[in-house]
Amino acid sequence: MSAYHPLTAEEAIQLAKSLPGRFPDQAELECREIGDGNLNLVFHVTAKHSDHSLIIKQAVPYAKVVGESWPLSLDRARIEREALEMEHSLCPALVPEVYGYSDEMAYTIMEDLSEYTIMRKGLIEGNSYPKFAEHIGEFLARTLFYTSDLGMNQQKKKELAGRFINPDLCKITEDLIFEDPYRDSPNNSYPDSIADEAEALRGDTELHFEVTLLRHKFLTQGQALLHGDLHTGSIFVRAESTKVIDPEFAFFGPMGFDIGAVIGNLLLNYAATPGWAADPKAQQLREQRLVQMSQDVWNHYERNFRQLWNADLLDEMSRTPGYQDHYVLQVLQDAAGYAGCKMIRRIVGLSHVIDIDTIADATAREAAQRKALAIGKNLVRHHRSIKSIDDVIELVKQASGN
Ligand code: SR1
Ligand code: MG
Repeated sequence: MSAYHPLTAEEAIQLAKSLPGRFPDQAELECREIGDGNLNLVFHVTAKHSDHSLIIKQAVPYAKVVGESWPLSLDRARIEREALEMEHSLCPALVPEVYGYSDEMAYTIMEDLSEYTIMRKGLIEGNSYPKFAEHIGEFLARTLFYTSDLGMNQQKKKELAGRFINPDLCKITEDLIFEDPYRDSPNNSYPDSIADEAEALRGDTELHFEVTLLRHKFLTQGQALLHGDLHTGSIFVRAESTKVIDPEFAFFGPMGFDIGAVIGNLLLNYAATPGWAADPKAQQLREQRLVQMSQDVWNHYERNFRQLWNADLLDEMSRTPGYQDHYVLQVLQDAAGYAGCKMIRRIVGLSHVIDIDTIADATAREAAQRKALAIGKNLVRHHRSIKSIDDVIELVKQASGN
C-alpha cells in the first residue's frame, strides 16, 4: 500500500530538519503552505532568526484548481523533479537546486527563491528586467539543444523520452490550449462582454485548421525535452537574475512550444498594458519594452542555439548545408503559432492570467481581452508564412492597430 498522503506543516518541518546541513542544529523552524498555483501544495520552511530556508513542493492526486473530480497522476512530481535536475545540470544559474525528494510521497525539496518576484507580478507592476531575454534565451537554447537529436546521443534520447511520458499533464494542454477554446466546452470561462469573440472562435474553421496543425505537432513531435508550461508565472526574476521553476508539464515535444509560451505571455502583458499604465507616455514605454523583450527572447535563443549547433552538433546529417537555417525557421514559425494559441486560451479557456483579469476598469479589461485575442489569432493564422522575428512583431502590431 502506498504511504502517500498530503504533508502537514509539521511533517514538512521534520523533513526539512532531516536534511543534513540545511539548517543549524538548534534552529527553530517555521512552515507556511504558500501554494497559489493550480496543482500543488508548496511549503515554505524557514528558520527563526536566520536566513536559512527551503521549499517543499508536493503534488496532490488531483488538479487543485478544479478539485478531486479531476484526478492527476502523482508521477508528475517525479517528472518535475527529473526535469528540474536536467535543466539545472544544463543551466545551473537559471534553475533552482534540488536538495531531496520522495517519489512515493510525490515531493521535492528545493532552493527557496522567495527573494525573487514571480515575473508575471513584476511585469504587472511595470518593472523592467533588462537581463531577462538574455537569460531565458540561454535557458531555451541549452535545454532544447542538448535534449534534442542534435545535441544528445539519439539512443540515449529515446531512453530518456520514456522517463518523460506525461499523459495527464499533456492531456491538460491538449484540451485546454488546443481544443476547448474552439468548441463549446464546460471548461471554458469568459465574461458575457466577449461572448461574440468566443462564438467567432468556435466558428472560425480556417483558424481551426492552423490550430490543428500545431496540435498535431504537439502530439507527435518529440523534438526536445520541454519545460511544457513556461509562462511568466513559472519564472522568478530579480534585476540581475532569472530562475525557471515548475516543469511538471515536461515531456518531449516541439521546441517552439516553450519559446512560444514565453513570448505569448509577454504579449499578454503587452495587451494588458493600457489597463495598468494610465499615463500615455508610461504606457507607450511599457509596450515598447515588452515588444522589444519578445523580439530579444527569440534573438538570444537563436544566437545561442546556432552557436551550440556549430560547436556541439552530434548528428552528422544535420551538417548538410542549409539545414540549420531550415530548422531554425521552422522553430520560429512554431513558436509564433504556439504563442498565439497560448494567448487565446488565457482569454476564453479555463485558466486565465492576472495580467488581464485583475485590470480594475471593465472597459480597459475588455479592450485587453479583445487585443490579446486579435494578436493571438493573427499569430496562429499566419505562423506558417513567417520568415523572421520582424514578421512576428509586424503581426503583433498589425493586430494591435499600432
Ligand atoms: C488545470 S491546470 C491549468 C493550467 O495551469 C497550468 O499552469 C497550465 O498552464 C495549465 O494549463
Ligand atoms: Mg505551474
